[in-house]
Amino acid sequence: MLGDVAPQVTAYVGIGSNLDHPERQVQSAVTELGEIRATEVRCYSSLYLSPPLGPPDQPDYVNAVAELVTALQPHALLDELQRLESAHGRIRDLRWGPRTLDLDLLLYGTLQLHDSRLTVPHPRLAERAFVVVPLCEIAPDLEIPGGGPLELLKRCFAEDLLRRL
Ligand code: A4P
Ligand code: MG
Repeated sequence: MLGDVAPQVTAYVGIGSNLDHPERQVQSAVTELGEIRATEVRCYSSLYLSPPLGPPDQPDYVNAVAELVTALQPHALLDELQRLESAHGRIRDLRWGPRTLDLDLLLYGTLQLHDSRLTVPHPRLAERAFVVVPLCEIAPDLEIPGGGPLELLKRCFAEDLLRRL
């Protein structure tokens, strides 16, 4: 398949898990992200523990962010992320409910896109300490396309919302 390959772009993926050994799920997801065709993991953040956003009767989450360099087009990359979620036994039932693995495409270069399958930057990125704090750890100088400097966003969150593992 060549039609879904583009020039190389830096993309950021949010990783989350709160079921079935979440730390292990996140670590193995990082390895598997690096095995996606035409894609490398350039670096990834520390792992962070955070209380669930959404239904409260679920375990705390382990979150991290990975920086990728990819030649895949955004929808092809989303296909690969969803394939990995399924391989981790992800069952989609309750919105914001517990999950073995959630992979969100946070940013794809400077692209701004909204269609029926994909919104980039991720629409809830700026509201979430468990995304902004790890992203800022690995890319402090980032500008959110259509938004402001990431560093400014980070200042909106109390430090104690997350525990670095
Ligand atoms: N979709 C659109 N844009 C994107 C994108 N940029 N990246 C579509 C990934 N997917 C995107 O996602 C639903 C649909 O969103 C997909 O089919 C895709 O086409 P999903 O992963 O099936 O469902 P979801 O994750 O339950 O819904 P949603 O609204 O994406 O939830 P979020 O925003 O991912 O939040 N609390 C803590 N502490 N830590 C967490 O990681 N995560 C969630 C899930 C809730 N609470 C959490 C955490
Ligand atoms: Mg998701």
